[in-house]
Amino acid sequence: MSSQEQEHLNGAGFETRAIHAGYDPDPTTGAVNPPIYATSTYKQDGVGGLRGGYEYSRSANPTRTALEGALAAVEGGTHGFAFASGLAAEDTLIRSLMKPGDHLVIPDDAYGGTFRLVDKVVAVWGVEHSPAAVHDVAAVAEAVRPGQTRVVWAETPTNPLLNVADIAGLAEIAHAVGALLVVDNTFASPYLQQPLELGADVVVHSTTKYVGGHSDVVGGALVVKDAELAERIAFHQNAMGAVAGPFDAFLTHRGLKTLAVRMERHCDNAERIADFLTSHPAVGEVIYPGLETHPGHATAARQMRRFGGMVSFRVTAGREAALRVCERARVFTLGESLGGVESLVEHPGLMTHASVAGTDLEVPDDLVRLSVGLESVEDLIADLEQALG
Ligand code: P1T
Repeated sequence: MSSQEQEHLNGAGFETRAIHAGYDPDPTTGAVNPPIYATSTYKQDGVGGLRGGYEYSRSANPTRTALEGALAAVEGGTHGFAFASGLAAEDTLIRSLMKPGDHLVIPDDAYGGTFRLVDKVVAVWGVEHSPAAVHDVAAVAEAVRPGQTRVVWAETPTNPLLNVADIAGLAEIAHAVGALLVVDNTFASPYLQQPLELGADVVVHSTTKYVGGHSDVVGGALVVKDAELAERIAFHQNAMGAVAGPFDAFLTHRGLKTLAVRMERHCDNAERIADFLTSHPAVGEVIYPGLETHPGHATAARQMRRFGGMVSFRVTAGREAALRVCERARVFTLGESLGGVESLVEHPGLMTHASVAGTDLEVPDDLVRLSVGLESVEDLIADLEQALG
């Protein structure tokens, strides 16, 4: 598992890293997959005599180590950290980087749970925040406070409005005032977008989504490329303790291995569905970064390999009609979350983003969000046709 043993992966392609990074076949059994190390503690050979550095599974567990190595490799980072959920990763990151009195810029259409964490938990702790349209570099330049802003937080594409932020542009603004750029890469996945290469300092994931990919595990991740940052996060990961358990780490790692092929099909299907919706009379605006009409299309084309599996749209007849589409769908399952093999439909205003109702982050009530899965695209289109009819 040491980096020396994995020298053959230097310069390897994305798929090769996703499948092989973090773990070499077990030297005693030849097992090609990391065992689920269901252990909380490790026998020491004399006091402090650790075998392979493991002493207690909050600090490190070999199944988690394998996943963390793979996560670092697919994001082009040097250190990965796996957490119990995306929000656990975010909370640990914020407390690693900030202290009371510091200031954070947050997207004005951030995932509702991220905004709730910042607005209801972190704010009480004394960190100030400003929502800003992070897809507009000039708006972020106005929102930062030199000397006080420690973090510029971006999601791109955003959840659920699919706004696209210019990662390299934001990195410049953040670094000019001594802040770090954090990018939540959940919607793009590491296959479609590599924020560290574009200048971001930290990548955040809800690995619950595309990385895990099968809607069978909740998890989160942080990836960095700087040793000092890694040390601070490692300290807080252990001190706060919101780690991924070994079974969750195993499932997430298993999902990661097929990320590239899954993402290609998610993108194929989403492109077809965006085209179908664009010509449907009951649909108003169709929001998909792959459409040339999307205001972030050029930026997305520059920094993403393809445009992802999420499509949002507004139903012309309003909120009740939008709710009816969600409830009539049959192949699309009505439910929160995204990024799994099965297609999901939801009403962000009443579901995933209910926690931002009444704030600047409120989303339109005629908005429907699709997580386009891997079913036959003809079946998905027929399902939307009947749901909209
Ligand atoms: O659910 P959790 O693993 O804690 O991750 C939180 C999170 C963070 N960032 C983004 C961009 C997210 O979309 C999420 C979780 N989102 C949903 C559950 C959802 O349905 O949008």
